[in-house]
Amino acid sequence: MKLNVQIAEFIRSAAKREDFPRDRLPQVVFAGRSNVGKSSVINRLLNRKNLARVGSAPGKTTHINYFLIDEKLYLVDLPGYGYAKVSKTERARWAKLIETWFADTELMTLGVMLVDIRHKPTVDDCTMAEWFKASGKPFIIVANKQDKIKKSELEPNVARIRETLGLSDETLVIPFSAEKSVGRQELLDQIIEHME
Ligand SMILES: Nc1nc2c(ncn2[C@@H]2O[C@H](COP(=O)(O)OP(=O)(O)OP(=O)(O)O)[C@@H](O)[C@H]2O)c(=O)[nH]1
Ligand SMILES: [Mg+2]
Repeated sequence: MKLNVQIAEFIRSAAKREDFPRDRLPQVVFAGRSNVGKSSVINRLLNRKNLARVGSAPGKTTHINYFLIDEKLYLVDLPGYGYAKVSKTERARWAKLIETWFADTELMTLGVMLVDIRHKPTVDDCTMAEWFKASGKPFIIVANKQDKIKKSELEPNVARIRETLGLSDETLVIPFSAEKSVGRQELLDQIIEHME
């Protein structure tokens, strides 16, 4: 499949089930902790500065944002989790929205889970990884902010991510930098491959 990432548009923000697009186009979903760089990775993939708004206030993305690429597939930006200053009510609302999305097993074609390559994945990250495993759909890990680590840290940090999330050997981990455009082509290739 050929994909022209230049042709990208924001479609809508979804806050409930009725808002999810159901036109049978593939949906690639981006999930991860607040501030891990979901919006930045989407912007980088599309080489757009600010299509997916990069939040200055973390934890503020409370809706599921849909971007249509080349009229062929959706990139789905899930609201981030794990932001400390979020109220209990907000947290519960988040969980319900995500649960509703994952329960709709027709929706996801490919999962992209973001983690911060600098840190050991959190308990919340592990929970998210379990959601992806349980989905039965393919998913890949993008280990973002690679520009923030030393070369020597790359391998051990990736190993720690694998081990903490309990990934099988088939699950790909792509070291990525939205800032420096590292891993962009590999992620794009993966997305295209899973659409075919
Ligand atoms: N150094 C570096 N900074 C990054 C990278 N990716 C994202 N950031 C920064 O991390 C911060 C958070 O990025 P966002 O893209 O808003 O993160 P998000 O996951 O969408 O956050 P929420 O929408 O709140 O869930 C911003 O200040 C980005 O500039 C990266 O690869 N390297
Ligand atoms: Mg965001």
